[in-house]
Amino acid sequence: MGFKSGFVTIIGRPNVGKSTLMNRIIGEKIAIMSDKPQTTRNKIQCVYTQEDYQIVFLDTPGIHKPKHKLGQYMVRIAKDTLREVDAVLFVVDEGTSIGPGDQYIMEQLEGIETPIILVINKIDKMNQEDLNKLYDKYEETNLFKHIIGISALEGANLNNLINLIVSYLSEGPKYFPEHMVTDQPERLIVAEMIREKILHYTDQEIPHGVAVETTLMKQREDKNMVDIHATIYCERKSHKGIIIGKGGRKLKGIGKSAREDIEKLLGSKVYLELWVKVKEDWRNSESTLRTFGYD
Ligand code: GDP
Ligand code: MG
Ligand code: K
Repeated sequence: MGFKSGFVTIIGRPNVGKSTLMNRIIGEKIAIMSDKPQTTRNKIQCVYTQEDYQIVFLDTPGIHKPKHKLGQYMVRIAKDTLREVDAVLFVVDEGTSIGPGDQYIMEQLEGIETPIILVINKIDKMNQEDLNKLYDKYEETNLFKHIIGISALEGANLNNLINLIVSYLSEGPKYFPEHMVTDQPERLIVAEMIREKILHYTDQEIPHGVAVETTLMKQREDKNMVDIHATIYCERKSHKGIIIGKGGRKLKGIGKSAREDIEKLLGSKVYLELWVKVKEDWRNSESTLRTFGYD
């Protein structure tokens, strides 16, 4: 048997642990982790390469009932990827029954011929009895080729999951060089890193209305420093005030911790400048969505 490769997509409700799982497998902080839902807006492709196989992961924004245009966009790209991949990982988390959100996603999965692996995540929070119950309920649906329980946070059962995924790969090329973990343009990753910091530094009412655009990314002539300019868009003037904070303190904190992550990503010193602008209702504007790369 020669080299195996293929594409896998990870779907599931917000906060079930998709990004944690991907980061755990890849071992680098590329996808964004947060307690707040829908952090991952861009389809980030991560690549996991071992001696005899390569798995290309597509991290899709959560499939959910769309409330506005951005939501519709996310559902569409999520559904498109389902048909194009070798296997779908449907991630759910702890509980004893199938909730309405998961039910909705399962309806979207009906009729799709790609093999679906159900991943019950967060087993570290469940007892065996509840896990068995949940397992049985999912098994009754006949929708899944396999059902596997894991803890993305603690790494439990991840090797079995990876072996399962590999069993669905076929002989194929090494699509990406092994040192490469993502094909996303660095600008998008940088913008996501800044957005993640905003989520950490502000309260619930702001995050969903925030978008970040990297407007400049340039290595200085002496090659010791990368200049990065980014604009943070928010929907309300009051939000702008909150993001900037008293005396600019909050924005400074956001900038500092984002810069540290970006420096690790790029392996270079970074000089980061941030601007905050108000753009009302950007989530419902088609042209604005295009500007942010959601077309
Ligand atoms: P996503 O929205 O599906 O990408 O979910 P995230 O990866 O951002 O995770 C959402 C939250 O669940 C975070 O607080 C994670 O730390 C937590 N989480 C993820 N996996 C596990 C797990 O296996 N066990 C526990 N206890 N928490 C987890
Ligand atoms: Mg995520
Ligand atoms: K999240």
